[in-house]
Amino acid sequence: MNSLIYLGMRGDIIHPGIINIIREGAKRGELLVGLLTDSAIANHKRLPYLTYEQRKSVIENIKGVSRVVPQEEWSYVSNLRKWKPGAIIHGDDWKTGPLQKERDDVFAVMAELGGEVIEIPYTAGVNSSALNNAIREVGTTPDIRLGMLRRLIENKKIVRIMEAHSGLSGLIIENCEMIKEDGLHSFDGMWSSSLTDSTCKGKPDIEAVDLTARLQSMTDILECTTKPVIFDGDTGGKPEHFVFTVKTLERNGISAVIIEDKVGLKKNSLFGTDVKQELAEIDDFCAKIAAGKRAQVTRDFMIIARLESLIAGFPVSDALQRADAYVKAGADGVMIHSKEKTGEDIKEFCEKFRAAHKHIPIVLVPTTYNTWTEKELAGWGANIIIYANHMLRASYPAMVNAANSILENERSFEADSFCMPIKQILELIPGGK
Ligand code: SPV
Ligand code: MG
Repeated sequence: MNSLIYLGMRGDIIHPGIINIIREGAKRGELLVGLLTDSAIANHKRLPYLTYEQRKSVIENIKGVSRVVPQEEWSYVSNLRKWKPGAIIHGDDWKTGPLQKERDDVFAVMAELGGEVIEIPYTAGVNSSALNNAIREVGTTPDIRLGMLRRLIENKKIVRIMEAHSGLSGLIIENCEMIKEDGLHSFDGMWSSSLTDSTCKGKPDIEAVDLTARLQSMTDILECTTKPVIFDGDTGGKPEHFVFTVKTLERNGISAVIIEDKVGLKKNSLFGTDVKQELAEIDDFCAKIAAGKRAQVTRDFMIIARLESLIAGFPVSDALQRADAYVKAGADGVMIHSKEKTGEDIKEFCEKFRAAHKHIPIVLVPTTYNTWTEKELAGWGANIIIYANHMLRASYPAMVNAANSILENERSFEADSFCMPIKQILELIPGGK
């Protein structure tokens, strides 16, 4: 048997279980670590806190590791075929749970290569979800959070963003997870919506809530979450104002701002056709984008241009012409909006824009054309899907129900059946006891 031993790992959190498996592998031969790249991980698990290069520099300095090479896929198979190790080593915990298929594939390919699969007992007492929770408690830094969105776009087929309007809704987005056949599903980040933030404050969505007030709700969200934030910058105001907005958002670790090409009193885009929307002159909007790009301090912050042509009754060709100009002016991505239910106009835009711009991210907000799935929208060329108002829209009827039930029954007994139990709410936020 050749003495090359393969160990695949993410290497984001180093714990005694990992040190044990490295020791066991190194005892048996020359240990080759296949370090999963961000894109290998991103469609299956949470994106690592550390970049590939940071993780590599940690792992290659651990005693017993001979060499670190990238594993570009979630499956071990192509790397095993490439490196042809005499053995692969893995914890025996993969006999059950979501890695069973990967395990079967590894056995098959190692049989083909005439190698061995070494399974070592899982190190008791190490619980990776407890470690993950501990990392959440430590929190994040504005730098790490800000850079996360670009990493997600580069490494995920579709980046899933959910609206947050309070610390509590942010916490739900942070923690909501579902294991499906293809791995862990969760939200990748949060949308700070002008509609839901102003609604929470009892104001209409007409840029009546200034940046300072918007940032107050943002601070609550930032304090209890680690995921990246995309900020709804409305029209961005005047270029002179927008440069301050960009700097303020960056300083707070926000990853991106989206500004829309409307002028005059801004109205919410989803209002009926009787609400007239006036579009900005292309040159003026380009100047605003360019001013924002010049003002930004970090490399990673993104300014995304939102096209309101379809909302204002203009054809897809108008949106495409504007999109070209905005990209030339420096926009890091485009968001196209529509209130058509079919989504056909959006599909046409995406396909034509994608043909002309291979790598500029497309953001969609499928509030009205919501029968299309994320996979289908990704097939049109979309990179980011924003669910723009669902946390707030879900909470309002629930609150009205409770209020009505108490009025109706003149006591709260009946409302208990659809309210969260007191014990659960007391335990929801750690540190209360
Ligand atoms: C928001 O969420 O405030 C948006 C998206 O701008 S929309 O309400 O659809 O215009
Ligand atoms: Mg808005």
